[in-house]
Order: sequence, then structure tokens, then C-alpha cells
Amino acid sequence: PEAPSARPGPTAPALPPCPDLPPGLVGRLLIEFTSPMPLERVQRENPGVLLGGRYTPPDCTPAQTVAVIIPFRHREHHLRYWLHYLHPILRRQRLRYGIYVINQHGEDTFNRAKLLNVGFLEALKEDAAYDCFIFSDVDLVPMDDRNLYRCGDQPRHFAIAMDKFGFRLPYAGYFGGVSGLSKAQFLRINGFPNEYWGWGGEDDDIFNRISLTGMKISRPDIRIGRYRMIKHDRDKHNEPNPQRFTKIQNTKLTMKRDGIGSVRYQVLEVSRQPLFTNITVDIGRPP
Ligand code: UD2
Ligand code: MN
Repeated sequence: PEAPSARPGPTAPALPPCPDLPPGLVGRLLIEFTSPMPLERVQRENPGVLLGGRYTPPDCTPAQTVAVIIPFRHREHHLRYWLHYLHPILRRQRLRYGIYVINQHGEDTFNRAKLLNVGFLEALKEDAAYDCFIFSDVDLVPMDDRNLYRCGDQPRHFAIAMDKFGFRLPYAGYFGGVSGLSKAQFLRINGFPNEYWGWGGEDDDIFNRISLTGMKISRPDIRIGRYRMIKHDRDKHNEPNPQRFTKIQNTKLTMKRDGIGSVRYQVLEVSRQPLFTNITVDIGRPP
């Protein structure tokens, strides 16, 4: 018989699959955005997170590999709170994950959905194992860790009960804030639209894409899908898009030509930070 080895080597037995319901979740969380949040503190409190914001549970093998994609520009202080709250939550949820901040270069009009498309492609370039994509605003923090950041057999909407909407779904077709699609679900809807410049409409277009391809949104219990949004004014260069109302009438026509298959952009920098991967990208400007 072989001598017992003191530490796991290449012949160590594989870890068991992670349980469906992770042990050690705490449920309702206290979330506040008043005390300042230095990055050094967040780093110190999350020693298990690897360069680029990667994490793998030490005690089990997760079923999925999750890329969290954050559309971003000039929201550094929101990102610090997001990282502070989300890393421990995702860890307790026993996820194998990576955090990708997709930073729009320059000062042209913001384009959230196009940045999310870029995040999908660039995360896959970093690790072809990603099979679940969670798209999150930088200013949204879940108030309950039972809201599991995983993908299922239908596209998932996580941020359903936000403080700013009185903890209710604002309308039945609402799909904004935080959502999740498996790789197959994302490709089935040709990804997200690239042609929504400025604020609004892109989330409704994504909802339309999902309905038009015969899928149904899945949501957590209203008592669990609660979120706090960090209070903020409208950013510069993200004015409400006046075309949004007519554009969302035409998803059926536009989704075939406008999506992940047609996204054009240029990566300017990939920088692996201790708590996240920052990808600065030139996505052009509205025509
Ligand atoms: C709502 C939706 C959001 C999106 C948006 C319309 C909620 C909670 N969220 O957000 O998902 O559909 O309407 O486009 O209802 N961002 C930057 N820098 C900028 C501008 C935007 O980083 O200069 C990013 C950031 O991640 C932000 C997100 O884009 O959280 C959405 O922008 P917002 O927070 O200004 O819009 P909001 O709160 O109305
Ligand atoms: Mn916001």
C-alpha cells in the first residue's frame, strides 16, 4: 500500500460536488454605504480571492463557472462597496467565479449593453470554462445571500425588489439591474443589443429577445431578491436615449443583425487587479 500523503497532491481524490444549497449562508444582510471603503481593507478581508478577482471553493467542486460582468465608467467608489459586499457573498455561495469590470474608454455616450457583450467575449478569452454570465450594475448590492448568483434552465433576473422601487418589481417585463444567462441562453438571443446609446431601453430589449426566443424569465422569491442601490445622480454622457421607445418596438427585426455576432470594439488594456480584472475598451460612439 502507498504511504499516506500529508497534503493533497496530484493523486488526491477529487473534491465532492458543491451542494445545491450551500451551507453557511446567513440570509438577510445589513447593507449600508456610509462608512468609507478603502480598497486595501477589501483586499485584506478577502485573502482567498486570487489575482484578477478569481475564486474557487476550497472544499467542493462547483457545477458552473461564473463570470460576473460589470459595465463601468467613473464609478470607483461604487465599485469598492460592490467588491466589499459581493466577494464574501459569492464565496459563501460556493461559486467558482471571476469578476470583470468593463470600463468604457473616453467620454462619448455610455453604452451599457454593448459593454456587457464585450464582457461576455473577453471573459471567455480569459477562461473558456465560463458557462454562466451574471451581468450586474456596479451600484447594486443584494440584501440576502440566498439570492444565488448561478444560472438555471431559464434566464434569471436577480434584482427584482429594489429599495428605489419600494422593494417591488416596477413592471412585469422589467429585466434591469442584475441578470444571469448561461452561455447557451446568451448565444440563443444573439447576446445583447449594441445600438442603445445612453440611458434606458436596453434591458427591455433584452427582455424582448428572451421572450421572442421562447424562453421565460426565472426570478427568486420577492423576499429574497432584495437590493440596495447606492444613491447617485445621472452620470454625464449617459442621458436618457430618446430613441428607446421606438427601438424596443423593433427587437424582433433588429436582434438578428445586432448582437454578439456583430459587436465591434477595441481592447485598450487588460489589467488583473487583486479583486477584479479591469478591461478598458473603446466601443466607439453613436452614429
Ligand atoms: C437602471 C437599471 C440598469 C439599466 C439602466 C438603463 C436599475 C437598478 N438599473 O439603472 O440596469 O437598465 O437603468 O440604462 O434599475 N454606468 C457607469 N458609468 C456611467 C453610467 C453608467 O459605470 O457613467 C454603469 C454602472 O454600472 C451603473 C449602470 O451602468 O450602475 C446603470 O447606469 P445607472 O446606474 O446610471 O442607471 P440606473 O440606476 O437608472
Ligand atoms: Mn444605478
